[in-house]
Formats: sequence, structure tokens, C-alpha cells
Amino acid sequence: TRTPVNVTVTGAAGQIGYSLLFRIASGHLLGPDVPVSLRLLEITPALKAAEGTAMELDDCAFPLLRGIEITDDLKTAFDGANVALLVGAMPRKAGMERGDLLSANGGIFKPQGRAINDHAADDIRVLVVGNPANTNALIAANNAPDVPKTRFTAMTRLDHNRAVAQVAKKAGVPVTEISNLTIWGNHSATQYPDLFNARINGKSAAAVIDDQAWLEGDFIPTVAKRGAAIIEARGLSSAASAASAALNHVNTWFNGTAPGDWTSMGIVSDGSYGVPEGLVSSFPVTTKDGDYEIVQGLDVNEFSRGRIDASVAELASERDEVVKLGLI
Ligand code: NAX
Repeated sequence: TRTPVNVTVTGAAGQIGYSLLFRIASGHLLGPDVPVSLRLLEITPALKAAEGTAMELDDCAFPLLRGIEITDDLKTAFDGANVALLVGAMPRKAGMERGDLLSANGGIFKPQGRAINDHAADDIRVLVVGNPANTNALIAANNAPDVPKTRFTAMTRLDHNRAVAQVAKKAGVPVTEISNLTIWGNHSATQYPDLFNARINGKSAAAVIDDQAWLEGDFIPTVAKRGAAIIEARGLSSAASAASAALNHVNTWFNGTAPGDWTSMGIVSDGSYGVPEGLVSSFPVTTKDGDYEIVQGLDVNEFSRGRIDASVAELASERDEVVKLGLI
């Protein structure tokens, strides 16, 4: 029998955690034949709630679930971790300045990056979900000097999936006909969902839809502001869809993108497409066996260039702020 993969989930007692853990344990993270052992990291006051979730996980008798450990200790949580999903973060509260938000999250992601550096397995792969996801990933990566920076990624797959769904709806086709979509930049309202390189049934999506007014006035803002629309409708932020996207992100990372297609991941830039090296920005990537490569040579028209530059400028200013705060 295969050795279980150690999967660490932070913020395990939260909303996303509650949607995520049951699907990890039933094989949706790594595949239907990969046993997993879960490490749940929570802050001390939330340990009891995490224990309740663990009781329910036991009660599902999932064949792939080989163990659950619940802890508020970083070393225990990341010891031997092969995959880490960093979900727990400090949300923005009313009246909070961006510096306050980044500083509060630095207090979480700096020590977590350090603990991953010191205790995780050599093959560790990290997905940051907690917001501001790109900059939290930047902080964690820069505090783990012995881990290759390529192992730290931020989630833009939810934005990607939202964009796929909107394009499919507009074109009146199933989501399976949409491919080659890209989210560029930050997981924030400045993100740029790129329809010019996307395809519907193999044909240029922008040409098939051919409606710049819809693209600018409807599609981009709907995707970029979807999180706020969910809060408005549900009274709570996206949880099941965020968990589903996190599973997609890791599953695609290990099991590969389809031939000819790609996905969107927030990754440490190597300077491609004019995104300054070192920033954690979303790119089109192909994946295979836990590695990824940025898709090169895509056409970036003037409209796309302006949008990408604006989102990247926001990332650069977040980075400048965390440098100023001494977090990286
Ligand atoms: P919840 O507030 O329901 O849960 C967060 C959990 O994290 C809580 O149980 C809290 O105790 C725990 N936590 C806080 N600090 C911690 C620490 N230092 N170590 C371990 N656990 C800690 O939030 P939820 O709705 O689950 O969302 C989690 C994060 O995902 C938020 O930051 C949210 O903004 C972010 N999101 C990111 C998305 C993305 O696409 N990248 C989309 C969905 C979501 O909004």
C-alpha cells in the first residue's frame, strides 16, 4: 500500500475548511487512489471547532483518510508536510488600512513560511488561499530560503473558474468547450481575465463573442467583483467554490493540464510578460507531475497590456509595503 501524502490545512475550522476537508479526504485533491494524512492547523480558540470537524471526518469512514492531527503548533502542523493549503488569514475589517492588513497577515505568513522551511518534506508544495493571497504567498516564500520559490503558489483558480463559467453562459455552450483562459495579475479587483487568448470550441473566444462592450462592461467586472456579489447574496463569502478551486489548483498541479490547454496560477514571476521578477502574479501555466511552466509567446494586445500593467502595479505596491514593514 502507498504511503499517505501529508496534507496540512490551515484555518481548518473556517468556512472554506469545512468544504475542503471532506473532499480532500475523499480523493479530490490528489486522486482517487492516493491515501492522505491530514494536519489541521488552527489558532487556539478554534481548536475545539476543528475537533468537531475531525469527528465528522472520522464518521465518513473515508477509505483514503489515514490520519488526522489537530494542532495550534506550527512545527507539528508542517512536520513532514508534502502539500500545504494555507487558508487561514486575517480578513480586512472596516477601517483597516492596507498596511494594517498586510502587517496582520505578515504575522501569520512569515512564521508559517519559516516553519515550512524548517519542517516540511523536501517535496513540499504550497497553495496560499488566504487573502491577500498573492502577497501572503510572497511573504511565505521569502521566509523559506531553503525551499525553491516555485513551490509557493497563490490561488487564482476560483477567478479562472468564474471566468470560464461566464464565457460559457454568454456563448451558450457547456463549460467543457471553454479552454485557454488566463487570469493575469493579482487576486483582487484589478485582476485581468483574458478572453483574447481564450478559446470556445477551439476558436478565439473574443472573435466568437465579438462584443467589446460586454467584455469591458460586463465580463471583466462580473469576474473581478464576483466575491463581493456572493457576499451580498449569501451573507457570507464564497466557500464551497473556493474549496473546489483549491482542489482544482493542486489536482492540476500534480496531474497536469490537458494537451493544448493551460490553467491560471499565482506564481513567483521569472520576468515573463514584463511582470517584474519576484512578484507573485497570476500567469497562464501548463503543469505536469508537480511542476509548471509559464506559457510563452501569447499575444498581449494593447488593451490586455494596460490591464495587466495595472494589476501588476498593485502587486508591486503591496510588495513595497511588505518590504517597508520588514516582512520580507
Ligand atoms: P473563515 O474566517 O471562515 O476561516 C478562517 C479560519 O482561519 C478561522 O477558523 C481562523 O480561526 C483561522 N485562522 C486565522 N488565523 C490563523 C492562523 N494564524 N493559523 C491557523 N488558522 C488561522 O474564512 P474562510 O471563509 O474560510 O476564508 C479563508 C480565507 O480565504 C480568507 O482570507 C478569504 O479572504 C480567502 N479567500 C480567498 C479566495 C481566493 O480566491 N484566493 C476566495 C475565497 C476566500 O475569500
